[in-house]
Amino acid sequence: MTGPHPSLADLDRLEAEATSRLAQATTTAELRATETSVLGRLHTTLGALTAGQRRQGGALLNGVRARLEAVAAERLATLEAVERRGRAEAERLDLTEVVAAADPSRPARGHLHLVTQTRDELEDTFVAMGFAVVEGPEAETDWYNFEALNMPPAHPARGMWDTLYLRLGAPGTVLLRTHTSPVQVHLMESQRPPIYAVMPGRCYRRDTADARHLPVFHQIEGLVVDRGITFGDLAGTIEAFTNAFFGPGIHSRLRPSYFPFTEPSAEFEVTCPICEGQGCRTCSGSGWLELGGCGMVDPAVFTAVGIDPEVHTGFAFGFGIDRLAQVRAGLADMRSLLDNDIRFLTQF
Ligand code: FA5
Repeated sequence: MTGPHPSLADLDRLEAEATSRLAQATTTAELRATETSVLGRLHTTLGALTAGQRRQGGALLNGVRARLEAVAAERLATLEAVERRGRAEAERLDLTEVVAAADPSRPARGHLHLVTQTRDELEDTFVAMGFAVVEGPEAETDWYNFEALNMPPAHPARGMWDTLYLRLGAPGTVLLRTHTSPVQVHLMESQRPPIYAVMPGRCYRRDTADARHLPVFHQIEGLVVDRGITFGDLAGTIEAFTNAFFGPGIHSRLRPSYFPFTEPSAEFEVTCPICEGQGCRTCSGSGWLELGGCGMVDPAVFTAVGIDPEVHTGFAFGFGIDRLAQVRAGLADMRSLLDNDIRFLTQF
């Protein structure tokens, strides 16, 4: 019997060495290169066998190859998982990171947008005055946005709030709400008086963006329905809110206006918080700034939602949150709220 061929005798050592090289590979690329190299050496060993050794040696080598391939496959799975995690970590977008980078004195996290901060403050002020906070849908039917608010089809007032219709249902019946007033209707349909609620949310109009308008903006609506509510309650509530929100030096005034869903209606204005009533560029020298509309709920609206206007009366108001944020922060152009310029956003 011929003794084992020298390279066959080395097989155990070769396998141990190859196993440890495979196990030590730290990247998938390194592992693949190592696998090619150790399997290559096995082939060389096989090629070096004499014809007599090949039968026995071949079987042995095949066993070694299968074990090495199994070791390589296991190591590959581990390394692939590690590399996947690394890639995910490297590609993760930390949207707050830039805040820390722009201003190292601030903690490394983002903060709420100026409009959201203003909305939160408004909610807090009204909650402290005893109001509940209610929300409604942004896609509305014609009934909620117009008809129940005393604007039947072809009513001229609809033109003031021309909007974006959605391809849903019959043409021209579903739209992006033009104001938060439709939430009044949802609320009165689902809840009997007494009602004391504010309704903040996003609104849409076909307005071209300019220094004081955005096509997508925010309003906060107010609704009070109870027995014996008068216009005096409306004026008093607006004044109490103005003092609470802007501070004691700022007052409100109501000027006659028209809205189809309130009667009588008014625009409400506040002392210009920039010049405190002295007259400046922001208030066009008048000392007053218009915030929104208000009035006594029109009996036709009560009838539309099944509330008896002989028993209950109420008032409603609605004003722009972006406009308020603009005034308080002294922004020349409302569009800067949407620019997403970090140098602007970090100031608030
Ligand atoms: C209304 O939308 C009425 N629903 C308000 C109302 C509610 C009246 C309840 C009576 C009772 P008006 O269209 O005037 O009214 O809008 C109210 C406020 O929303 C405006 O004063 C302004 O602050 C804000 N606003 C309106 N359009 C825009 C716009 N394109 N961009 C930013 N703010 C806007």
